[in-house]
Amino acid sequence: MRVMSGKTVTATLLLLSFLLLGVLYSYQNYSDVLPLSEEFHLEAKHLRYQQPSILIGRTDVVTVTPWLAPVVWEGTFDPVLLDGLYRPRNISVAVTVFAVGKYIRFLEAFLQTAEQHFFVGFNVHVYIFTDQPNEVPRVHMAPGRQVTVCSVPSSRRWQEISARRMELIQTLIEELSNHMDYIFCLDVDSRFHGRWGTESLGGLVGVIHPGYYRNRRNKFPYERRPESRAYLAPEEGDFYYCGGAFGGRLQEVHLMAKTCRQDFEADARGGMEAAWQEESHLNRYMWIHKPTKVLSPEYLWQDFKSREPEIRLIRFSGVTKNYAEIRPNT
Ligand code: UD2
Repeated sequence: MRVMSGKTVTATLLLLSFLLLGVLYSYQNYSDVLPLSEEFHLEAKHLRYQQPSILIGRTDVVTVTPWLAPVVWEGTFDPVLLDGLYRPRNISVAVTVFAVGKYIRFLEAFLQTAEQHFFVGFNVHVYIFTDQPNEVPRVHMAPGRQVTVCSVPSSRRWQEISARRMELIQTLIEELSNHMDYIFCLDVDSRFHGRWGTESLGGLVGVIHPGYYRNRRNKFPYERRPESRAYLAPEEGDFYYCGGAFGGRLQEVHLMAKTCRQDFEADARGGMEAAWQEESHLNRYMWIHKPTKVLSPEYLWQDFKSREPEIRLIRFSGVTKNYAEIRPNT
């Protein structure tokens, strides 16, 4: 056997190092092209749950969109299985809620009912944006769940409060810089009545508005003036989505909030305000960027509406309120 000289050993070591660097470099590039999606890494080791079927299930409602995103209804998912899949991943969910002016009165019930129904047993961080930080009620929260209060200025126009939400959500996500996994942005004048949990997780998550899902698309209250960046033509649009509840992965919601904010500001420079402020911009965004998961109106009902037969469970619902009394302007 020939013994390698010192020079040969050095050259071999150098060659090996280059090879290793090359492998690492191409792996990194490869994983850039094919980002690892955690949804693909959910493991069902030792989980016991009811046998699923592709023959028996709900037939009274549509459970998948034409672009093959699930539409979530009671009876379409197994909460035991889903929680079992997500629990080992120790996921964290951020929530934004705005309570400006008289809307602070809704906060206590919102927080209390969230403790009972929203991602129970998971890490939840609620970010409250308010002009009255001292009035934020103290609500007992389970371990792993917390609240942060963020000060925002008061406003004399409710439209402004509604419109600024996208900007503040964008900034918050930038500050969170991936410390949370998912985010949901919810209206404060609402209460939870039933489970809202892991079944709602997805890349970009839209909630179907309870008021319009029987309407034809040309009757949806989209922004109809072509000069607006929120414009949708009568033959465009899939569903009418709520501005009062939406969410998803941080990066996806960040892109949506940023786009809606930019479009809203461009409209404002042209002297326009979309029909339903950020809700109109969100609807345009979700027409172009299809949500990866759609939540049925169970996820945002309205207390004044009588329950429809397809709504087996109301999970979250807007309280009935006197707009003239609680809004800063009419
Ligand atoms: C609808 C939407 C809402 C928003 C609005 C139009 C649903 C079910 N609701 O709700 O999301 O798109 O139309 O812009 O999708 N707020 C305050 N202080 C105020 C006024 C508003 O904090 O003085 C916040 C609060 O978090 C409230 C939210 O803005 O929940 C929406 O305002 P709203 O409840 O007055 O609007 P609403 O019920 O017509």
